[in-house]
Amino acid sequence: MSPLFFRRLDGLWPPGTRLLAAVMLLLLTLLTGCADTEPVLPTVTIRALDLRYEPQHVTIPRDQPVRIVLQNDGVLAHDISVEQLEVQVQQLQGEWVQGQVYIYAERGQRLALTVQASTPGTYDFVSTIPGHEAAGMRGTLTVE
Ligand SMILES: [Cu+2]
Repeated sequence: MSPLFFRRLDGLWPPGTRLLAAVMLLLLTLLTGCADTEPVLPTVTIRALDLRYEPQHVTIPRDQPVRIVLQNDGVLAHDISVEQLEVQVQQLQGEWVQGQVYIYAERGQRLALTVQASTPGTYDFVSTIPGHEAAGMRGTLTVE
């Protein structure tokens, strides 16, 4: 905050105004700061095609929030399910619940799920839509 700013207020405004102005500026700075420092999470993007995933093998770090994105570039609807892995899943409101990695995307949709995994290992993922896994929609997710 520049000395010039305070000098001008001293001359023109009643006592107390300077403190109020300083508090308001601080609040503005904090609000702006929040927007600037929003964390960018590690992200893995898996494309769903007819009828395969790309890439077929992905790796995520353990014990930290990670975004898993399913981008459906196919014509059909696709999903991805990691059935053998228990994770924490972040809800829209921000709280975490125990759950599994599952995303369903219509054609052209790109959907993200924020999860945190704590059990290292390599887990199969598949499309649960009838016929898709058999046709090749499977891969692995490694937690390390
Ligand atoms: Cu599919």
